[in-house]
Amino acid sequence: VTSPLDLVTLGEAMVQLNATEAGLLRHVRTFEKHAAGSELNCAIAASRLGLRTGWIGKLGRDELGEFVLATARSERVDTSAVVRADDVPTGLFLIQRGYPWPGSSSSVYYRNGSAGSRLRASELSESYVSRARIFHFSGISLAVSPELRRTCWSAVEMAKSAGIMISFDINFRRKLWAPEEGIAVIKRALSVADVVFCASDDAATLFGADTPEEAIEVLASYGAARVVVTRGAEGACMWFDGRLFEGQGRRVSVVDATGAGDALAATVLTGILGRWPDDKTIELACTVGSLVCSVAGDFEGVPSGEQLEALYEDSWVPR
Ligand code: KDG
Repeated sequence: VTSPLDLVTLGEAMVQLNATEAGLLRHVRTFEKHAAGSELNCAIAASRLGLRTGWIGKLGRDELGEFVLATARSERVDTSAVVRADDVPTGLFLIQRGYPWPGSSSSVYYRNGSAGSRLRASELSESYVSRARIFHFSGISLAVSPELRRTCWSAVEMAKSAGIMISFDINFRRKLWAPEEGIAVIKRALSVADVVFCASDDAATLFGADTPEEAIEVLASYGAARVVVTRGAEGACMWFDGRLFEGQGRRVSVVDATGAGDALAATVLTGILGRWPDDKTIELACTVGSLVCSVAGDFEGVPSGEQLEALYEDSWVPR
């Protein structure tokens, strides 16, 4: 008998080498090693917040693959559906920080032909996907390779036929595809999603939406019941049931904002399953997003459910 999961995510996980000093990468001498990748980040964040989560992806049978797998397991993410590749390596990316401005981060990918991009639809297990209450994926998985894109559609089919809620984060990455290339594919994903996440910048790039209200209107027109538009340091808003709920980011000194959106999405999904009030959900999602920005790595700043509740109640005990 297999135990149920609350959230299953699918995507490419990689090793992240995060610059320990600010500036152009050519001058950076030292890097910190982290595990990352949008959908793994989301599964880890939700796990910390108290959901039972699983991540589906393909890793190389190499040292970096062992590291990513061990990280997922140490964060209590179920990895029983993870596939290994013998012939291709685990992907890698570098993060340049604090350049050109304080708080700026940019990613440099070394992932062409990586194991994560090679996950095939035939390697998916329908019974695994249908163990979840929510299936989550992002535009990154749609952009990485035709193979991974087909695998996403296949997982969506499985989730649909099991009656599972589908969550989609547009996560538009210009370094992976152009807006003209992405838009039709992204629209297809929007039309099958129940919950949609989109950064306001991406809404402007892809749909010409200049305000969060415009973004919500266009995104909701594809059929999602719930739409979340994130606005960086300004927080995020969530549309549900004809109402708009706004959350404020917390003031933090930004070390690396990479991963904040994934943690925000994980918190919203945790709130949905936990039946939190919607205003609380979006507020806490913004809090968790802010906390991720305050430390290096994509999920290391995510608190436990208990710690988050203490922040919400203003009862955090420092000593
Ligand atoms: O959301 C964070 C991701 O951007 C990061 O973990 C790397 O998955 C990644 C990507 O493709 O950018």
